[in-house]
Amino acid sequence: MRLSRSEEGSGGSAWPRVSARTSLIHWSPVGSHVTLVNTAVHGRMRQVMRFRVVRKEKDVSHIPARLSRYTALHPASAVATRHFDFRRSDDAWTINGRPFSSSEVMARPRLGTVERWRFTSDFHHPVHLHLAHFQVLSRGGRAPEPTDAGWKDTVDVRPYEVVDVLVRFRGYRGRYMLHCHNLEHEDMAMMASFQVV
Ligand SMILES: [Cu+2]
Repeated sequence: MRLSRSEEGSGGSAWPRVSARTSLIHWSPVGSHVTLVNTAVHGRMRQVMRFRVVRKEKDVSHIPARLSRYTALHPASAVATRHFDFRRSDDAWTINGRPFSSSEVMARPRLGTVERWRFTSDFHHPVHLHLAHFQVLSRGGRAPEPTDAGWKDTVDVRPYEVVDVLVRFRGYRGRYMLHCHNLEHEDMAMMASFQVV
């Protein structure tokens, strides 16, 4: 993503890659337009969002020194290991080679346990679990990145990356979904059921 700014009535001028918050609050004079651009695509999908700066405001927000506290799960607490491969096969987007089927259950973890789940992919997929939150254990065989810290319900799996997570199943038994959170991919069957028993 990139932001570009134009003064009222003038053409756009490219900006360097900066955070939206910083640019919008501190850099944009009243009367300017700030456009969020998806640099990965061309055509109409390139223009994501436009902000019209109409007045000055004070920024009274602040980021706390500590965002949250959590207890790290230990890999030895995992009672099972499962592998989910996100891949395009023939004309479908699949998990473990299977497009979504409402009659299939891909995993049956037990309520109250922790499992180690490995996600692999040949493409970029934000992998999302329903019900069960997880912690990222490793990424590409190395320690997780700072953005992987804490409890997650979605993890970014990049092309040919191996991401290991520790998933905690608590709360309720029943059937839940795991899927790629890219709308086109989930719509094209990159989804599976798991049953907490
Ligand atoms: Cu995807």
